[in-house]
This record gives sequence, structure tokens and C-alpha cells, in this order.
Amino acid sequence: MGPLMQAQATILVVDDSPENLQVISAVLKQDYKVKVAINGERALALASAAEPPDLILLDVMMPDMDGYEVCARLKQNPATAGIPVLFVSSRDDEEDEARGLSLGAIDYIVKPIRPSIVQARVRNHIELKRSRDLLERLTTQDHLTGISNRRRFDDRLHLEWQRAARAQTPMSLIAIDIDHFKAYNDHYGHPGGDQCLIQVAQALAACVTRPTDLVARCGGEEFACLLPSTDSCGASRLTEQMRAAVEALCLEHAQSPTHGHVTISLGVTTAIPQTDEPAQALVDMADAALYEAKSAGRNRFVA
Ligand code: GH3
Ligand code: MG
Ligand code: MG
Ligand code: MG
Repeated sequence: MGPLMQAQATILVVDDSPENLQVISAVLKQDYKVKVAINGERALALASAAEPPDLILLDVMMPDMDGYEVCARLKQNPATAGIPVLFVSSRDDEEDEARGLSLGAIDYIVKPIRPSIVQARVRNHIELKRSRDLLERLTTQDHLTGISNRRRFDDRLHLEWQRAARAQTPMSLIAIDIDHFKAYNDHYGHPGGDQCLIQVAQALAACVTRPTDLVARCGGEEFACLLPSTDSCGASRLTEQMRAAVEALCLEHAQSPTHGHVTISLGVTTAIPQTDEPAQALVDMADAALYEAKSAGRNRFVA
């Protein structure tokens, strides 16, 4: 969806009092999709569910888990850390407000709420959130194919590498390169080459199923796939699936000396990282395997 076609933002309102939930919801429901949570546990669940909220209005005083605790947990979890939190509390001490803001909340509103002020502040924060989301998208998405770009790939590679080193779990990486793509471009033109890149990218992305798997365009006609917690057996299976998926596109490539249609070569590698070992080691091994696949005749993978 383009930046001009904006979906309605979702706001999560958290309060232990049903009356408060109703009053705050009433103020927002005309302009936003409103979800409510009656306690911290429920708030954390809704915040990390599919379709997370764009903003959270969070009560401070709640039994079981207070708002400070909820906020701290939201900020600790990478999946929810980016959701702006706005405290709505009857406690108006300087100390309370400072504590809320120091936990990473973006704003602090004192109850009883004044509807027009809440509306205005929420509108401003939603506007900021949209700009941040757009910036995130522009910096981490490949503009041609829409899949992740090299920046996101590198970030995730280092993050997952450290995680795998701590947990001592295997991690796999696939290096992918389109065969004879220079000849394709020369024959079908650059716009034709671009269309081919888009189709190959989509076919590769459609092969992964886990939310932690990542397919990225690393540059030109080169792609990579990161598979956390995946052993060599699972990785090889997926690598062959990717090869077959691109072949099944049946994209004519009249200049391909070997196959007559667009194919890819792949190199796959698996490691249990040692803490002092750089993530680049995994990339180098996958690249070496890819190079072997090219030498061995292309349209194949080497593990
Ligand atoms: P090999 O089978 O050994 O991989 O050969 P190749 O021709 O695919 O490899 P080479 O690296 O020589 O050529 C890659 C080509 O990819 C050259 C370049 O024109 C093309 N290319 C790189 N980026 C883009 C792009 O964004 N769009 C298009 N259309 N072509 C691109
Ligand atoms: Mg309360
Ligand atoms: Mg290449
Ligand atoms: Mg190539």
C-alpha cells in the first residue's frame, strides 16, 4: 500500500477499569480502529499478535502487572519495542511522569482525560509513527522487487548469528545467483531484466514459511536466504525447492547456452557459530559453494 493510501491506524487501550476503557475508546473510535485490554498480560499478547497496534495508551495503576512493567516488557521485546506507548494515568507527580518517560514512553497524559487533547496528541504520535514506518520501509526494502534489501539482510544476519552462538543452534545460509543474466539483459533489454528479477524474487520469497526466515536481494541478480535454527538437511531441502521454483517459472531465456529458460545456481551452508567467529565466515562458505555450483554446470545447488 502506498503512503497516500493509508489504512486506518489501530490503537490499543489498556486499563483495568471497564469504564475508563469505554471513555477512552469513545474518544478515539471515530478516527481509529480501537482494541482494548483489561490487564497487562492481555496487552502484551495483543501487542505481539499479528497486526500489532500503531500506538498503545497505557494505564499505570493496574493490579497484577502495572503499566510501568508492561511498558518495560514491550520495550525489551524487539517485536514490540517500536510501538509508541502513551501513558494515561491519574498520578500526576513529576516523579511518576519522569519514570514513565524514562521507560521509553513517548508521552504522558493525566486523567481525567480532556478528549480534544487526547485526540490531538494521538494524531501527532500516529503521524510520527507513519513517518518512522515509511523510513524503515525505504531503508530496508529493495525498491525493485519489494523483498528485503542487503541492509536488512546484514542486520538480521548479525543478530541471528549472535543468537545462534549463545544458544548453540545451527544456522543456514543460501547464496543465490541467476544464471547467464548478463546475456538475458543483453537480449531482452534492461526493463525485461528487471521484470525477470521481480519474478525470481517473488518465487524465492514464496518458498520460505517461517517468520524468522529471510530472503533478500543482495545486489544485481544476487539473492541470499537466511535460515535461523535450520540444520543442513532442512536447508538443502529448501535450496532444492528454490531451484525448482525458479525453473518452474518457465521464463524464456533464448540466450542461455544450457537451458533455454531462466535458472539459478545456489550454494548452501550450515554452521553452529562460535562466539569469536564472524558471521562473514558463513557468507564466504555459501559463496564458495555457489561458485562450485556455477563451475559444475549451473541450475543446481552445492551444499
Ligand atoms: P553467471 O551465470 O556466471 O552468474 O553469469 P551472469 O551473466 O549472470 O553474471 P554477471 O555477473 O556477468 O552478470 C550479471 C548481470 O546482471 C550484469 C548486469 O547487467 C545485470 N544486472 C545487475 N543489476 C541489475 C538490475 O537491477 N536490473 C537489470 N535488469 N539487470 C541487472
Ligand atoms: Mg488503573
Ligand atoms: Mg552475479
Ligand atoms: Mg549471474
